[in-house]
Order: sequence, then structure tokens, then C-alpha cells
Amino acid sequence: MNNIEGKVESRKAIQPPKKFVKQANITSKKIYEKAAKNPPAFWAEQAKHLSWFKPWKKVLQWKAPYAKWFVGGKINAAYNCLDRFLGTPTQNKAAIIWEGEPGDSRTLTYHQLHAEVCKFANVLKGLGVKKGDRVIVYMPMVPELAITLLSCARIGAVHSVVFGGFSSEALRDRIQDASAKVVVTASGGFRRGSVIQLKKNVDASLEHCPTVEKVVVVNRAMDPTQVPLKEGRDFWWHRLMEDASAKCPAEPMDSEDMLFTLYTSGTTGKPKGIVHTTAGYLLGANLTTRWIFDLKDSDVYWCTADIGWVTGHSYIVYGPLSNGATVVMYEGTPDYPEKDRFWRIIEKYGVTIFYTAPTAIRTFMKWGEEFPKRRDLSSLRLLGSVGEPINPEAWMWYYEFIGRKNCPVADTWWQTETGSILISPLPGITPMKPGSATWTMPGIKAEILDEKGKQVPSGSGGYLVLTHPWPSMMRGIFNDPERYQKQYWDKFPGKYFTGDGAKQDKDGFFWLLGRIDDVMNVSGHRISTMEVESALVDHHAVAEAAVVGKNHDIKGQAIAAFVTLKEGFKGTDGNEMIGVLKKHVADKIGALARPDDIHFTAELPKTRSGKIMRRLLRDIAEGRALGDTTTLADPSVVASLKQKYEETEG
Ligand code: 7RM
Repeated sequence: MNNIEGKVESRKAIQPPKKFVKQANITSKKIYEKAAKNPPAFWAEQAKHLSWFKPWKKVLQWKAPYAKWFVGGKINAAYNCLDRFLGTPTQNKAAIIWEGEPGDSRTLTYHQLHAEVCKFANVLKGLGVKKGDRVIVYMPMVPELAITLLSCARIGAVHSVVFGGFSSEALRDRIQDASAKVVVTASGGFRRGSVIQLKKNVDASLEHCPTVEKVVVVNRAMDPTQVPLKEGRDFWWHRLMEDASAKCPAEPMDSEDMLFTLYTSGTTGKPKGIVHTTAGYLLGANLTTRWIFDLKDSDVYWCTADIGWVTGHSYIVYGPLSNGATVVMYEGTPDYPEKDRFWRIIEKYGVTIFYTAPTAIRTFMKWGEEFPKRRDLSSLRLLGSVGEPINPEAWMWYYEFIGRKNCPVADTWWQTETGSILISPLPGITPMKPGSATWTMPGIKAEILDEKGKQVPSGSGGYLVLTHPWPSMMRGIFNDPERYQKQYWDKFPGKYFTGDGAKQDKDGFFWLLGRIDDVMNVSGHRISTMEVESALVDHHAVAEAAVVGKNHDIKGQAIAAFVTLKEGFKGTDGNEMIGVLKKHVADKIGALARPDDIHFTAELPKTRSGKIMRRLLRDIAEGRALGDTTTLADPSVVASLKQKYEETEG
């Protein structure tokens, strides 16, 4: 865990700007008390903001670890994002303002988005997709991606988005786990001016995925004549859309019907498919977007995440669209063609709400203020942060240079598993402490426990747990109920274990301390040490590997690998084996998992029972004095490793 004790808590809280408070959606702290008194009644009242085909009979049915919310209700997520705005003034408002990396752009009104979604829903039906079938989505950030999600939701198909930066092998594993019937992809996607060939990766995966019957390909970033389509299996998106009808009623779904799965890293090498269901998830996304981002009809809202991650699901698609908001969607990176691209986009579209990640903010800090200063950012009125703890320096920089001290900063804590934000300021009422995600949302109850399950005193670190069910909580791991139980519910029976460390200060503010398990957080991406280790030992030269996350100024954590090679292979620091292994990991998982450092060692430090002591490797990687080594089988191993490390790193 990072230690941010002391210094931070002594800072004075920053009050939200007066001008903001005056116009905020939520202006009274009473909402917390009201929700705490009877959470199900609170959620039931909030659920009335959604459009239902049939009201629920029972708000909550809870038998840990399984919750059912709004039992007996019928609802459709796509209907809530589209149809309910037809015939209202929102119909002709921009739903999505899309900007492509090369500078092309496209705007879809709610009316137009509805038509596109209906058409693609009919296309999916025509390809044989039925309610409950899984559709894998492997796409760049183009409007068709959002259209695909909503089309699945419309007909009750389960979407499972795989981030476009993942390799064909990672894609294959996810397609297989989901036993998907259809894959929706694009020929290619832009990344800093070069092209990533997504369809080519799909072709490689599908050699091992017999369940996939059809592939739909959006024409993007490549010469279409250079993209081979397999007869009978692969189809161009635009061809299928030509003949599709724009009439497709939304399927009334049970509240607890599956809406999507999304794969995320856990403590073992195998990614898990987090399951979310329709009504509870939609309520969480809808309510948190309206309250935390203080949405008004006139806002232009931009969340910079990729829809390949849960942040994009909840805060680009379902949350803002179910509120009738105008969403900016951007395909590229912040530094292409220049380091002011984000600020240009804010100026160009008059963005009012901006939601990004600490790793991006630290990068902007490094680039310097001159880039944001070049552009007019005066339209901004609210800032958000997500993905990892934001260090107070980055918070202050964001507040000062992007928000011009006029915008509250919402540091939002949540997880793929929680579906929506659970800890965050409500910007009109919550005082802010830079580095703290502040308070739990109304209706959410969290505790910080020690190893024995006892609550720790304020100011002490411990395990963050959630003690009561909430509507957007995960409903399980796809096809793996045992792992669900073991991972989240066994450590503290009856309570949801987040995997994060936290402490609460005397004013009740939460300070998140990072993961306490073997999950790394690299630039806001979750990667398990085991996943990278499996990729390394998969290489024929590697005998054994241990991976740790080490502190990194920009990325939060960087990946350091300690590798033992097989007899006959030579690894010296600086030799070509380092590059070979880094590339191997990038090919196996994706560029996001490429190790920053690889250290060769004849042996890894292990306990007498044979467990690799990662704690000591972390000490070495971060250049600290070694912690307790008394349980090691052979203390000389780690001592020589440390000495070698100090010699090479200077
Ligand atoms: C939304 C998302 C979840 C993990 C979570 C934390 C870390 C996310 C914050 C944060 C401190 C924050 N989903 N995390 N947001 N830590 N402050 N505001 O990131 O499933 O990909 O990751 O990310 O460790 O457990 S995720």
C-alpha cells in the first residue's frame, strides 16, 4: 500500500465554489440521512426516474452473496437511453458528438442514434442473435461501438466488450469463456497515426473459437480491399445496415436479466467475466451520473475512458445517455497530433464536464501548463477523476490549471464489480480534500476492517468492505460461482470485499490506499501479476518468473519482472533477451501489460514452503531496504539479487 499518512490530512478542506453550489442538483446533506435510514426505500424512490414496462413487485431480495433488485419488474436499458426521449425536445439534441483521431467528426442526435440502434438490432437478429446470446465487441472508439452496445441491450443480447488494445490471444480467451456467437469489430483503429489491425486479430482468435458463427466488420482506418472477409462468416457493417429496417421494438427484459459481462483481472491469471444485470446496473449508472456530474440539459459531457473498460460502459454510454445528455466521444490519444489535443476538443465543443484519470493528469503535469493555457477552457464547470488514487499534487494541478479553481473535482472510487461510483463527493455539498474520494454515496455503507474482521479506529489502514447490497453490484462471475464466493465473500462473511486498502480520517473521509492483492494498477488498468507471470513462463527460455508492481510517477505502478531462465539461455541485463520477453508479454496480453523492467536471477526468493516473496521483490524494485527476511529458505538469494539490482540501476 502507498503511505499517504500525515501531510495530507492536515490540509484544510476546500469548499465547492459558491457559483457552483447555487445551481447544483443536490444541495442538501439530508439526502445521506434519508438514504441511510432505509436504503431499499431510497433506491425504490430513485428507480422511478427510469422508464419501466412493468413495475417491480419486490425492491430487494438478498441472500448473501446474491442480490436481486426490483424483482418482477420489466425494463429495457436501450429504451431508457433512447426511446423515452423521442417526442420530447431531447429528440433533436446531440446524443453523441464523436471526434475521430484524424480529425473527422460526426454528430448523432437522439433521434438518429435511435434509428441506428434499431437498424443494427435488426441486423443482429438477422444474424441469428437471440436474447441471452453473447456478442463480443472488439472495436476502436467509433460511434458504432456505442450503437452495438445499445443494439444488444435492445434485443436482450449480452454484450462483452474486449478493449481494442488486447492481443488476439487475450481476445480468444474471452470469446471462449463467453462462448460468444457473434463478434463485432472494425477493420482497424487509429493509434497515434498508425493503424491497429483489429480484424486481423479477430481472424487469428477465431481459429480456436468454434462457437462464433458471424463477424460484423466496421470499415475504419484501412483500405477495405485489403481486408479479407471469410465467405458466409464475415460481413461489412455498412452493407448489412443498408437493408435493415429502422423499426425494432425494445425487448421487455426482467430486471435481473443479464445486460453485459466485462472481463477484468483478478488474483489468478484467468480474467473473470463480471456479470451485470439490467435494472440495478442502469439505476446505478443513471443516478450517479446525474448527481455526481450534476448533469443539466445544457451540458456537454466528456469522459475520456475507452468503452473497453467499465468507466466507458457506465459513464459514456448508459449513465449519460439514460439522462439525455450530450456526450463527447474521442477516438485517439491526448498527444496526437499535439499535446494539446484534449484542450482543443474542450474548446471546440464547449465541454462543461470533464472526467479523466490520474495517470493522464500526471502526464499533463509533466508536459506543462503551456498546453492547456493555449486553449479556452472556460466552458468547464466540473472535473472528475477515476481509476486509481489521485495524489494531492495532481489533484491541485488539475483544480488549478484545468479547472481554474472554478470547478469542483469529483474523485470517484468504484470498480468493474460495483457497476457505478460508490465513493465520491456530491459536488454541490461535499467539501473536498485533495487525495480523498471523500464520502460514500447516499445508500452505500462501507467499513474498514482488520485481518480479523474488526473495524479499525479512524486514521488506521485496513480492508475496505461494503456491508450492504446496492443495485448496481455485480451478480457473479460468468460461469464461475465458486470464484465469486471465494474472491469477494469468504474473507469477511456477508460483506463484499473490495480488494482495496483504505483508511477513514476523523471527519469520516475515505482515503484509498491501492490494491492489497496481487492486482497491479498500471495507468488505471487492472493487470494481475499472475497474468504477466503466465505470459513470461509461456516463453520457451523462461523457467520461472515473479512480477510485482513498483511505484511510478506517471503510471501509478509500473511492471517489474524477475525471471529465471532455463539451462542454456543467457540473460544479462541489457541483452536482447529483455526485449524478446517484453515483446512476448505484449503479444500474449497486449501492450498495456508490457513489463517496464526485467531482471534476471539464478533463483527467486522463496519461503521454506516455496512461496515467492513478492514483498521483498517490491522492496528491491523500489530500491528500499529489505523488509523481514527471516522466513526465507535461503536469505542469500535475495541479498545477491538486491546487490545486482543496485549495480545495474546505479
Ligand atoms: C472504475 C475502475 C478498480 C480499482 C479499484 C481501485 C482503483 C478506481 C479509484 C481507485 C482510488 C479512486 N474500475 N480505483 N478508482 N482507487 N481512488 N478514485 O477503475 O475495475 O478497472 O478498477 O481501481 O483499486 O479497486 S476497475
